[in-house]
Amino acid sequence: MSAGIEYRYFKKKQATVVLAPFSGGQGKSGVEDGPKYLMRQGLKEGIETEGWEVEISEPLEGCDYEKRKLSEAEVIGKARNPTIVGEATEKIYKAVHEAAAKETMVVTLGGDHSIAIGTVSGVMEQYPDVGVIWVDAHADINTVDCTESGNLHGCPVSFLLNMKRDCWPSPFNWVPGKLRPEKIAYIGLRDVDTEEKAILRNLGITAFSMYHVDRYGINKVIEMALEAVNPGGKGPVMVSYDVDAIDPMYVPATGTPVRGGLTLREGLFIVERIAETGNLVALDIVECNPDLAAHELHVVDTVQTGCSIARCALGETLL
Ligand SMILES: [Mn+2]
Repeated sequence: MSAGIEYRYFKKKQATVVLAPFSGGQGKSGVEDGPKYLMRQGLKEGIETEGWEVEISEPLEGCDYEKRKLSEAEVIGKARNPTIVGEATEKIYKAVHEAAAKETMVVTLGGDHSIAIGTVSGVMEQYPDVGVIWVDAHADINTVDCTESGNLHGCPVSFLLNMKRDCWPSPFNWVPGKLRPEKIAYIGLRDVDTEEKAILRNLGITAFSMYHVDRYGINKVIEMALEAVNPGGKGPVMVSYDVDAIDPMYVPATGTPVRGGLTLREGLFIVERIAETGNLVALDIVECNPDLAAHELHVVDTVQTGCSIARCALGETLL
């Protein structure tokens, strides 16, 4: 039963679930099945239970990016598969923009985290001053010229911030790159590359690692993160949630698991608390990869956690 959180940006409780079954931002197969598993586990019904009218959007329908990833295996500079990442994220960008412009809460299901190039850009067309809370074990802020792996799911934030634009492969020419460093804050970091640490420091980006979660507690960390990107609680907020922020004990089926993460309760509290502010306008849930489970229970744990994140963000409360 819903306690009746008031979402101030939505007169009517209407939501769009954007399916983004895309794996081209990294090498492993399976993450493109994330949306299917989340939907099958009842994600839509869970949101409806919280009183939302739900529409589905499938901007990548008919695009077999998984097949193209395996057959083209393109590399430009250091970036792997830039053409399909650029194309797919542009389609996602348009779908998210359209859904946000209709004044619906946008919930995008990945797919790997490269899709956030599209989601954040799309949300920003409707809410230019949106504050972004990036929940993740990784900073995803490698530039196309400093990425070690070449996997673009480790780079979305650098695109959003318009970093090293002159090095971008042309399929990214559509990216507005209008996010400012003071409008993004991280929670959950614990595996950050050396170059990324320098970028975070140089740009003065607000970043709360697991050290800060231990030091201050998750409640204080969320308050500080929200105050940084949305001072006074006056504006809209979006959450880009990589499920690998939560400890692999709870979320084992993900591409780049890192030990020492958020507990399940800390992970859900983040979205419960942000929902409670009434400022949420969009949510991404990314990096659920059912193929990487050692057994069926791992799939269930991971996918159920993804569904719980969606429900908590859209108003489910414990009492
Ligand atoms: Mn990520």
